[in-house]
Amino acid sequence: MVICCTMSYDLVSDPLALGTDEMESALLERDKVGVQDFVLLNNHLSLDEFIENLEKRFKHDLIYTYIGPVLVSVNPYKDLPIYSEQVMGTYKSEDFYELPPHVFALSDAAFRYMLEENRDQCVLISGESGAGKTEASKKILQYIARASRHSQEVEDVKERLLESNPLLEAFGNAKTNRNDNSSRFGKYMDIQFDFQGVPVGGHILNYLLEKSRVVGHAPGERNFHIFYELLNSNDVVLLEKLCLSSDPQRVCVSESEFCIFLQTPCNYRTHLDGQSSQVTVNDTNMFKVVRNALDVCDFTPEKQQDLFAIVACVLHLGNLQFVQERGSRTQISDEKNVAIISKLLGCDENILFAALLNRTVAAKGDEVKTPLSVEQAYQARDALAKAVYDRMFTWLVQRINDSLTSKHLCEMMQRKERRTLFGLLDIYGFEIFENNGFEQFCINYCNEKLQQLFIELTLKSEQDEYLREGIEWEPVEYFNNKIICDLIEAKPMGIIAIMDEECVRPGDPTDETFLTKMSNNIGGHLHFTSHETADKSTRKKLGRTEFKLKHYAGDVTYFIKGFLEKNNDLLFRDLKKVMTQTTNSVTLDMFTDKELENKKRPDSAATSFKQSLSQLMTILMSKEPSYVRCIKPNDSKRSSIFSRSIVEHQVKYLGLMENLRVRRAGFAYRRPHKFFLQRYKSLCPDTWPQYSGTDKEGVQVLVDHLSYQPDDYKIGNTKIFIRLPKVLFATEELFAARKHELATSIQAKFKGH
Ligand code: AD9
Ligand code: MG
Repeated sequence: MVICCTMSYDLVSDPLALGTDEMESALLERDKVGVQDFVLLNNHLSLDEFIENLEKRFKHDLIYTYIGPVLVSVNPYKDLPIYSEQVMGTYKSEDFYELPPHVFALSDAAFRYMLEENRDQCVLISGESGAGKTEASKKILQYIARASRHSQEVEDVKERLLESNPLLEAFGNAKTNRNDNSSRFGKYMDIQFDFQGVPVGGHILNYLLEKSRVVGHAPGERNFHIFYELLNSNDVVLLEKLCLSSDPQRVCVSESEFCIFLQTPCNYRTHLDGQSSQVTVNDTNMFKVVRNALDVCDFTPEKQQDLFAIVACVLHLGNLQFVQERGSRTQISDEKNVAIISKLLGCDENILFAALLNRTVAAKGDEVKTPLSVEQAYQARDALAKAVYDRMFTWLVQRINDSLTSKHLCEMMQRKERRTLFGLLDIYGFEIFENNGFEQFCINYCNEKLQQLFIELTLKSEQDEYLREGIEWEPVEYFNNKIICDLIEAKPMGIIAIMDEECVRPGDPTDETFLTKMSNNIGGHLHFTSHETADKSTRKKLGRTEFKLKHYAGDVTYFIKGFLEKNNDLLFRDLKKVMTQTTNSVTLDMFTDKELENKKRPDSAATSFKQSLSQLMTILMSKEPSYVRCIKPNDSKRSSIFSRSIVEHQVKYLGLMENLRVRRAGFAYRRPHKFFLQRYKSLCPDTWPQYSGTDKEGVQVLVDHLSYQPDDYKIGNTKIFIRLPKVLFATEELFAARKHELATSIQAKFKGH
């Protein structure tokens, strides 16, 4: 959907478009429940009035509001009866503004636009953690699956697309202190359509999984859902195969037996039940959902077994303990675990044993084996657990992608037929925790990039176009977060570049030396503060091992510990080599000899992430974007609370007021002169059947004839801009009548002959 082509207009909510009695009742209604498009509120709308409108609507369970074509969504934290098949049917092929704002209306408009204009679409969903992005993306996918055309083969593709969601959520989502079902990875999904609008396939790109969760998480949080689901699966045979239950009578294994949960046990998460109260999610049932999704997505029983073997392997790895008697080398205290892990991976127990305790270093052409200290052995173990889980996740996405490649799609690709794409982006939202580390840094950086894209495509490009077209325009001020993106990614003195440099510096680089280096090089930046660079009052609040970034969405204090290690993302070669020699299809696929042979140092974690984000931005820029801006009404996940201060903060940083100002002052519809004249020339005797002057002059003659008011439109260098869609509707109606008249007269002519 595009700003410029919104053809319909919300007559119902614009009281000025109605008769006197109707106008009065519409105004009363509007006082009660607010307006459904902010553009309809008064010209100099204040922030307070903006929030009030959202609050009125929220209190009436009206969670969606437009700013022109942008959809603002407030998380209701309760089930609303607005997502049924019937409601979907109501929105199908309706004009965008004809019905109350809805995520289905946005989906429908984008989908139809894709079909009609043959343009790739993408829906960008943003908002902080827990604001409702993932839920919105699921609703959009459901809508598209329903709205698109049917055939048996397509049904398979649709089902797989839908089932990929619970599958990836099980492995990539976890309970955090902000959201019980928090996405710990970024996801971009393309649904591919043929020219008839039949979905022929799909493709998922995954971004930086928060793999450190595998070996630790904050109090009150959980590890990835799948661990609990597997342990509570009640599947005796499977659990025994995975050595997760030695006692066949005991079907459910306790999480307390596994060290990865021990630091901070919290073994439940909640969700909303049908009555909208928070209930504990039943992990046993969720495991059945995962199993079903794996079946639907074509995972053979062997592949499923290999997948769960990796999950179990991570659990057993977490139980490996290292000891060191005085004067002797590091030992593994419970060797039985190594036997279990090597069985699950399908590798030689002795080789794994040696790789867990030693490191081979090349020195002067020779290879020297160095024993690891206890601390190093724990680090190596954790690195292995993280790497194995992370690569398993990518493997899972790849296999899902295989299953989303239909026969029809392959044939189309062979014939080089064009496909149109409908993309959906659902990433982890902006996060501020008590303790923010490398992961929050990456997640928040990703959100900065997305905000930058929003600014580029809505605020900046809109205003740039007016400038290019020579249209008088009162510029709208907005905060451009490019300055923060540059602070993070610039070369050679952005945070990532400094971190990379410190990671490879000979000597003894530490997190602290990295912090000092940042203070020395970017200490003067407006958006960066460290203890060393802070003024007196801030210094008291900022520890010596912390730095603060002023993000577009708020200030975040990061704790420096772990940055270098996580950025280095080092897995000892010995362990990598063992993984290439496994028979488990997951590890065998994901650890290759090629990687071992590659002598070049791999890119750091932050640099790889930066590159993948840059590719993502290119993908998104090539498509027609639609936006869903999600807002969290409170921090306690409650359905009845609308906290003005919390909402206000989000409205401010999401730039919604600026968005509205640009929108209000702007023009809803724009078309190149040539196309406008071509379509409507029959409405004016001076332009029909042909206008002899330039297109631009012809457009002027035409709109003069149609009595457009000077405020209603502007003629730019190459395009005409129309402020309100209702002006265009009136023209469309005239055009329809004229078409009818012309057709009738042609028919009459034929009859006459
Ligand atoms: V995160 O960045 O992945 O941590 P999200 O994705 O923004 O976050 P999510 O969609 O997971 O948040 O929503 C959080 C919870 O809010 C859900 O689990 C639901 O319980 C609740 N929610 C969100 N949107 C809706 C909705 N439209 N209707 C009902 C909702 N409940
Ligand atoms: Mg999410």
